Amino acid sequence: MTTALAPLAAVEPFFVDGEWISPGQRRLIEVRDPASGEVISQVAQASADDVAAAVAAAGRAYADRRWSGLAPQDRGRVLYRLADLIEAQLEELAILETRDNGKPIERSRADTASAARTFRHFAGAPARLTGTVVPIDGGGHHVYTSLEPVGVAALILPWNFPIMTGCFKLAPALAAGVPVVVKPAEQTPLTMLRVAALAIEAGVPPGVVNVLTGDGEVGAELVGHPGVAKVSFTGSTEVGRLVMAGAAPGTKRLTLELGGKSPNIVFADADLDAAVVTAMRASFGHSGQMCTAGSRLLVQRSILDEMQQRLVEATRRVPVGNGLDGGVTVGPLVSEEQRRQVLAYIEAGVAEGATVSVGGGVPERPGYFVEPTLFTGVRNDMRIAREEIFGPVTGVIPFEDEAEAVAIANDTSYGLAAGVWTRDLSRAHRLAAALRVGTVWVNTYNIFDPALPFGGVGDSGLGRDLGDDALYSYCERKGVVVAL
Ligand code: TXE
Repeated sequence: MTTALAPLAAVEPFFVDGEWISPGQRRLIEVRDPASGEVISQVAQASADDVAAAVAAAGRAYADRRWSGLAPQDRGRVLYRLADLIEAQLEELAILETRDNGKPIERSRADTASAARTFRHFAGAPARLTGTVVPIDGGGHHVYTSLEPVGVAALILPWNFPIMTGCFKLAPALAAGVPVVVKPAEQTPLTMLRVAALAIEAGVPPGVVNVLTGDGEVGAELVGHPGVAKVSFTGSTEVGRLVMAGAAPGTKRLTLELGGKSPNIVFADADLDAAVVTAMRASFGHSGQMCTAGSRLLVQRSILDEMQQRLVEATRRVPVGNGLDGGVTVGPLVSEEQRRQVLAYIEAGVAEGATVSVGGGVPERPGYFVEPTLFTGVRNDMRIAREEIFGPVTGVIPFEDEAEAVAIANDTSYGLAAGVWTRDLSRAHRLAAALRVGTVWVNTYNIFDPALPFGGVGDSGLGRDLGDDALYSYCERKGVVVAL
């Protein structure tokens, strides 16, 4: 059905208006394998002229409706084909993702499968972008609404889930008929370049999907470009605020998926076996480099000793290694810089009086590893409980009762997600209502689906990826009033 993925070039070109652009004289950025530190490729730092060219190409595609003007079923057919192409390349894409990012290969396979499923979910969406008839005055006017593509969208991506977050944004944008300029993170640009090639192969017209490589300067240039109508950004809260400010002069539409400090709350009546196994995944999966990491582990005081003992044993058993080896939970962090930051947080936790019960150091091996680290004796006012660490570090915070659990959980500037472990159905629903977050998982954690909107409140962001909320965020609703 498709040719194999192109082998990795010494310098990867970027993609504008259906053309692969060689870096030429542009500054190069090294792309490293975090498991070894080895340089596996390089990409160009796109210039302001490149940003202008990509936005202009997407703008022409928007104006001549070469994509949005297709019949909904034809747009859907292309998105189904893109889902199939990604699935046909799943193993190669997953290996590339792990080499680029370091994450365990099973995680990369799951992320890539999720990317494909997201296109399949949104392939049915074009036909659902319907309007309404609005009765206003008993028949003097015919009034209706319609949904139109928002204009050119800039999709700015993080390094922790490169292909998955990329497709979480690209699929609803394409379903809504919106041309895009994608800017992957400078650490992990490789898989979205492959997705752009597959989009063309699937039948997305040239100019509709453009991918620029480079660092935050390219992102900032895109946010400020007058030809961009909407920005969808996933990354740090700090940069999210800069994006908001940069988008303000152009009154641009915004979706921001930012950081988190999610509570995972275990009550005494919970299935503790399941709670412990899942707490390991929630805390240490992808080395804790997840915006939804359950890095505040709230445990009811009546089971504190037992839970801490179980958590210590389980943390000691968390498998650490090269993501490509399989069976690994904690691979390397994405970069030396990220490891430096995580180790600084571990020092801060100790300085503030928390106890390192497991880990806290660096395993003896090449690559950017940090040991799975369990803190006990954590108070919610410590920095390790307030700031996003983005590493394999979690802290146990005790609570007395339901009211205190909610108070501690909500005592944060973030509000992305929360876990609740209890066998009491009423309590589960009371907590689900009381927690100020975008997603609550009850007796599970980190379940995502293309149909389920995902995003946060407070410092965790604005708007939603996935679901119909994401679809409509790439549309403008127009009202039409006809005097009869
Ligand atoms: O993110 P940045 P970084 C958190 C996590 C991590 C911290 C820093 O705590 O340790 O952020 O990571 C682009 N205008 N998360 O520095 O800088 C940048 O090139 C426009 C949580 O990597 O926010 C990249 O493509 N764009 C998060 C993207 O923004 C700019 C996932 C994200 O980079 C820009 C990632 C600017 N001024 C990090 N500056 C999550 N929600 O999961 C940078 N960029």
